[in-house]
Amino acid sequence: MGSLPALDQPLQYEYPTACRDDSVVDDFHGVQISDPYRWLENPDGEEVREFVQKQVQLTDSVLQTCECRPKLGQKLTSLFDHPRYSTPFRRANYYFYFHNTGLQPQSVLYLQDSLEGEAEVLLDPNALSEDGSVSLRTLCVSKDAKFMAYGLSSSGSDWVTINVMHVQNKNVEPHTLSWVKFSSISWTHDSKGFFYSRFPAPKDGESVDAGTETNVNLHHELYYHFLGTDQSHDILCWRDPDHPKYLFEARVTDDGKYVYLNIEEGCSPVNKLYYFDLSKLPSGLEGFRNESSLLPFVKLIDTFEARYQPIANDDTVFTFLTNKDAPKYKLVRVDLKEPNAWTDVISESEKDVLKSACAVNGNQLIVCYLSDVKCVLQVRDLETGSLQHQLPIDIGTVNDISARREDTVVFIGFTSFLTPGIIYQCDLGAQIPDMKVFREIVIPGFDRSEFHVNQVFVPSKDGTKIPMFIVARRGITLDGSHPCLLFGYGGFDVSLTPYFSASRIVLARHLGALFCIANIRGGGEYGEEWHKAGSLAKKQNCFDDFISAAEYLVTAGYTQPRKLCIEGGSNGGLLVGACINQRPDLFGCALAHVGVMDMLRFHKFTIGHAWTSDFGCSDNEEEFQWLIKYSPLHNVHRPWEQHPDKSIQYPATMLLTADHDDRVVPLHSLKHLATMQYVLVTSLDKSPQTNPIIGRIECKAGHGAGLPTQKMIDEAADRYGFMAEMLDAHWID
Ligand code: X99
Repeated sequence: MGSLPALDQPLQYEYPTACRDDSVVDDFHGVQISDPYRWLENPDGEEVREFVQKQVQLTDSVLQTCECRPKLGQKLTSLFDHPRYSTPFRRANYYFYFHNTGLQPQSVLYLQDSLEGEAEVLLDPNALSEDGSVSLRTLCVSKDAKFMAYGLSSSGSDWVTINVMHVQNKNVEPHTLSWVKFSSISWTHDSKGFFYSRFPAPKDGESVDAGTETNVNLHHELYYHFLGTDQSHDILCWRDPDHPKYLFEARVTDDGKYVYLNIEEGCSPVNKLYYFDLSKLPSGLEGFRNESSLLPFVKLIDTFEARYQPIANDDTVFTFLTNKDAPKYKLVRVDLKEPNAWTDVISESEKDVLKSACAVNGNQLIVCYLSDVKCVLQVRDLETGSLQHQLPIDIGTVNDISARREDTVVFIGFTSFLTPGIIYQCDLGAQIPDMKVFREIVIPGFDRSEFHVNQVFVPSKDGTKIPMFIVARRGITLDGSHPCLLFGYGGFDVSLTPYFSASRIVLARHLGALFCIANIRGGGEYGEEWHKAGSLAKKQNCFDDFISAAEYLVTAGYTQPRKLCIEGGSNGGLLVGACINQRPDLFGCALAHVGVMDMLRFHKFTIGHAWTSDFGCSDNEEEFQWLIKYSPLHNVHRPWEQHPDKSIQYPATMLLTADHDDRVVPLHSLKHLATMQYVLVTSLDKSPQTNPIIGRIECKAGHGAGLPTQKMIDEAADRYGFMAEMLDAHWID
């Protein structure tokens, strides 16, 4: 009694017992599926609070034993403590930009008269809460720069409250707009008001702690708000009661003449596109106030066949970025007067994906291609699409182009694995536009020459070549000894391009770890075909690709399974959950953030229904058959019962979630945590599962956006401290 466990004996963890309700059984197309932790779906339940509390205690006790965690915390704090800037943007005669001195919870919005002029604080989100939990989500400055409408979010929730500020004197209007979500803000050029979208207020309205509720989001509506009036005076511009899942976004064109309405039903890259000619209302939307109808939008695109993203217009002639008959995207043009005559401006490339196009300097375009997951930047002629200049950039990601049609000088934000951030200033009025460094983020103590980045192409199960980036300290030997972190996403047309991560640099520098990104199918790295090849009936390809990437890292001598950690968030949390079910033997550690774990019920909560475009839906029998095969929650099993090697267990696993995550509600992680702990450990007298299975549940945080700096550092120290301990990685000074 009282003696320490022998060193070769694994620690025993005190898992909380969670009540199982075996009476909850659903019938899916004749298949009975039990859901014993349904009670964990109630965010307000007292028993849920207790469950969370006990899990937090367990996690804290495990984290206490993680040797590298305090050092990671210190090192991360010093690496985050450097000034950062966003690309500036111009409105009327002002420049706006965000700046963080280093450890400020939220970045501050500044205003200046000229690029050389003195900057003043326009809006400091840090002053809006004691703890940095209020963040700025979205903003739109009116054309004359007199007003700024901005959306604030609390505790990382997707809910936004819109405020309006007078830029000149920084006075804030007393009227705020509530229940705004998934909305753009777009001023009409008369500066009398703006368009925004919202959901109907929940029944229990003000009493809910916004962001903790799980109710499904339906019946989105488009409104126009008049400056200086109460939200109740806003006019309803569009809704569609026959299509409760539709999401609406309105934007005023650069010339102020039109407002267009973008309609989406899910997350796939397709939309409907309607427009309304604002010049038909000479006194502005005011002239429409007494009409009881919706805005009479004209339907230009009325099928969900392809994506049409407006890039520019000259009166009735519109240019769009589209994937119509072009899975790698192209630029097309149509005259609204002749809506059936479309012409190509930039035709589809054979190999590269046309990711974005931005009209600048009157008659030019800056286009960005993705070429084997690296950005290529070009200046083209807007009229003809012909190439004028290549803009030289390093291997990496253009993360922001701040430019409008009227701007001759544009700002281009760049990042990559070893470049924290460079903002280029490019004068398109020059003979040959050059990329002048406007600002560069410098991190004291970070020396890029210590590291090396490599891109490999790994054959997946079916032979498809999967790109993967490998970042490591220079000159490592391929003896399989290195801790390795493999990151992926694999869905929703989202591309993982090179970006700087201070925390992963710390892992490479002080744990001798490799950091890898696998560009698996389901993403947008090679256009819509790549996305489709990893969604719906083909979702398993994502997991096969990720597993192949992991196997490559072992076979090529970078690492070994017990030194390999996989990490992903959201759809990537699902990826991690599915991969540890399918190949528990291949990984030593798994970090699954805010994952979609219950594939049979995700569509019932908040915006989950929008994801059926990638996942399908269990209401449909065929789709249920896809989902049940990989749903993390429904495929937890005891590997030692099936594997010839009876000592095979699940990797050490940390499931991360947060109480105000209303994108992927926490119940996914909570139910999965209870299930993993039950199946693998607590249901057995003695279990071979000695690797811990824990949950990290953050408070006053959401899906990720708006997370204050300190919470970011604490979370990184916790998860990578856990990883280091589990992989038996040690600190190198
Ligand atoms: C979303 O769910 C995006 C939700 N969303 C909209 C917005 O549908 O944020 C929308 C319409 C108009 C304006 C703003 C929004 N997404 C984005 C998916 C992945 C994504 C997501 O968060 F497509 F990139 N998921 C969580 C998918 C599974 C897990």
